[in-house]
Amino acid sequence: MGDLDTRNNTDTKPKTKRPKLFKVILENDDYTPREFVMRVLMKIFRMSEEEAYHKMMAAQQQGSCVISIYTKDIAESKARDATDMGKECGHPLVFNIEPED
Ligand code: TYC
Repeated sequence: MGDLDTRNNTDTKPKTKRPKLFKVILENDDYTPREFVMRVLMKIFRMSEEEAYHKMMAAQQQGSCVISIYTKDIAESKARDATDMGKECGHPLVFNIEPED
């Protein structure tokens, strides 16, 4: 009495699936000032100045750099807000998203 019979529970499936994740990617360009890229990373992605500097330099040297990984809605909205922040100031700065493997 009181004991749960788990002998036939081997085929139970989890009820919730893990959400698909997306990378936000910072693309290098020849025109956006370095300091501006850092400002966007600090404001939208809540990075410290040091972290923002390293990510900005990685994008500059490698052509692009993964900034962070989020669920789809959050990745889309952060990439849009960050790209818009550049546009509003006349910079061609672009953030894209890609599915995480
Ligand atoms: N390459 C830009 C410059 O030399 C700076 C920059 C770095 C722009 C990273 C975008 O993702 C970027 N002014």
